[in-house]
Formats: sequence, structure tokens, C-alpha cells
Amino acid sequence: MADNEILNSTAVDASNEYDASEIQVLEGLEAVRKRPGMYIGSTSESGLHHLVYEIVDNAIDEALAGYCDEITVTINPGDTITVTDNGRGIPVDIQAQTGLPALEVVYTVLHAGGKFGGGGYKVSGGLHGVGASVVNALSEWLTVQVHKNGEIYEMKFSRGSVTEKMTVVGKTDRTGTTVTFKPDPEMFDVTTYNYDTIHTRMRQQAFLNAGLKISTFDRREGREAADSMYYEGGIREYVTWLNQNKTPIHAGVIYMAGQKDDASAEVALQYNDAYNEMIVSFANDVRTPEGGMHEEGFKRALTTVLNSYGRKIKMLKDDEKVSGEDCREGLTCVISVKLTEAQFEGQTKAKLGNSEIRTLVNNIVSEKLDTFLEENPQVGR
Ligand code: 1YM
Repeated sequence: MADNEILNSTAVDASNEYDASEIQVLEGLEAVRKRPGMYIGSTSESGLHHLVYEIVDNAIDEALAGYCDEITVTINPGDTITVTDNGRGIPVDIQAQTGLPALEVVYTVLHAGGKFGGGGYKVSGGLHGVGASVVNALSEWLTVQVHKNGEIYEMKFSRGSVTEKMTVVGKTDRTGTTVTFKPDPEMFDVTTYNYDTIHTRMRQQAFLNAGLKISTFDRREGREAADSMYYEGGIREYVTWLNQNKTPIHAGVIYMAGQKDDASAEVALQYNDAYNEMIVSFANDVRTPEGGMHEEGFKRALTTVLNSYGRKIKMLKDDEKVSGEDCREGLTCVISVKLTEAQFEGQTKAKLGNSEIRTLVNNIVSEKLDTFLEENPQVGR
């Protein structure tokens, strides 16, 4: 067959919508396997762990939507991973556009997460935020079980392709999603998971999502471990935990929160008797080690409020000014903001660029910290 005939025959197939979407799916996931680093950052240990976080992010989104309060992450023998949640379960109904179960679309179409199925949007999300289909493309095999409508639905994949269509495999009286996958050794330099890395990350996610219980398990022989993280107080408890080996100079953690339009922000802080400052900031549950607008808004408000309070209680003379740095001496602070269109900037995307967040955090801290100092004068002195 001449080249143009191949092109023509493809064109004929493409006139059939189902075939056309199937070709796009395969091309999409093939692109992931060709350049995995573009989707998960790297194919080293960090990329391997990123697979877990992508699946967990979907469960956390379900928690943020208010339908899930328990997530488990298990390293199984053979370094496969199981993630479960007790949310609504990924939709299993047939999508009009594709004629396929939504579950299949979520796991086979690049960037499918959350754009359909009821106007939801992805709030949590890793640096690359690419979702379930990328994990699927980079897994030797992957199985999803959905508990929904009283039935257990199951579907299986290998390297992104469907190996078993969705079927009902049993009855259930609960709802939720369970995903088990084996990272493809053809794709990764290492395939051994580090329990501490996963445990640490999940503890951080539990601190950032108050009231969400996340449990981690290591079921590999000789390395058995189990941990359960649940923080009613969210980032307040994060600050207490960060200060555990320090000496706080006031009782209790100061907590401030607020929201405007689609964005929300919360700040927790406590001073200790050390000299260094520790500000740990997040946007959509993603760490922003280089700070950005949320940290700028916080620092500006903290300096302004402490200076005006100092003048008010005559600790400072009218012409005296305490520098921003001095205001942050001994400070331990966690800032967490959630917004729809986070702009991560800088070479390593480690900085939040949305300027409306600077205003939001500045307003919250200006207003609430001032009120706090008025009500707790002993803390200010
Ligand atoms: C262990 C991994 O993926 N949980 C999960 C995912 C979804 C839902 C619930 C869900 C979302 C929506 C409606 C909605 C997803 N659904 C989709 C899509 N856990 C895990 N739990 N009903 C259920 O967003 O409206 C993508 S992820 F797109 F199909 F809706």
C-alpha cells in the first residue's frame, strides 16, 4: 500500500467517531510512554512515587467535594500500590460522547479528570496534575474497582490499554473507589517504593485537609508498617507538630481563615524562642518552597499589624519601625490556599503567581490578627 493509501484508510476510519476517539486515546497514552518525564517529572524514584500521588489526588478531590473522609494507601508485596477511598465511586454510566463508561474515559483519556460528571474541578493536584490516565499508561497493569449503586464494578488495563472491559463482579453495601497498579519496569529506573516517603507525604496531606483520615500500610515482607493520620485541627496541628521540639512563647496556635469568590486561604502560626523563621506554604495542597503571592500577602500584613499594634500599646515610639524580618523571628507558620486556576511560576514551578491571593491573604491576616491581638493582649507583649 502506498503512503497516501494508508493516510486515506485512516481518514475513512476517522469518519467513524468511535474509532477516531480510540485512535486519539492510544496516541495520547503513547505520548505519555514516549516522554514520561514530561508528565510525571522524572522516571526516577520521584516519578515512581508521583504515580501514587496522582491517584491519591483524585481521592482527595473527592474529600474536598465533601463525599469522602477516609483514604488508604498500601504498598503490597511486589511493590504494587493500592489506593482506596470511601467516596461516591468514579462514575460508571455510559458517556454519550464516547459511548464508553466514564470510568474507562477517566483512565484512558489524557486530562480527563473532573472535567465532566457534574461540573467539578480539580482542586488538589500535583505539580503536573495529569491524573489517572498517566498512571495507567505507565503501569504494567492496573485494576480499578468501583463500589456504587449496590454493585462492584471492575475494569482492568495494561500499559494504558483495556484488557478487561468494565463488568459487575459482585454486590456491595458501600461506595468508594479502589485502584491497584504495578508501575511498568520498562518505564522506571527503580521500582521499589520507599514507605517513609509515602508516609511523610500522606501525613502532610492529612494536615492540609482537616478531618480527612489517611492510613498508610507497608505489606512487604520484613518491612511491615502501618500509620494512621487524622487531624481534626488541620494546619493548626501542623504548626504544633512543626514546633514539637521547640519552646513556644505563647499558648495555642493562632488561626485565621477566609475566602473570596473561588479562592480560600488559611494561616496558622505560633512563635517560639528560637531565632529562625519557618514558613511552610501550599497552593492546592502542593508545597510552594519558593513562596509567592500567598507568602507575600502574609508577610506584608504581619509586618503592618505588628507595627501598628506596637505603636498602639506604646511598645514602639511613633517613628520606630520593626522590620519584616524581625517580625518573623521565631515564627512557625503554615499557609494553605486553595484556588481554581493556580499559576505555578519559576524554574521549578515552586512559586505561586496569582496576585489576587496576595490581596486575600493580606486582608485575612490584617483583619484577624489585629482582632486576635486585641482579644489576647498577653500574646502581643
Ligand atoms: C482511589 C482513587 O479516583 N476517587 C474518585 C474519583 C472520582 C469521583 C469519586 C467522582 C467524581 C465526580 C462524580 C465528579 C472521579 N470522577 C471523575 C469523573 N479514587 C478516586 N471518587 N462522582 C464521582 O467530579 O463530578 C474523575 S475522578 F470525571 F468521572 F467525574
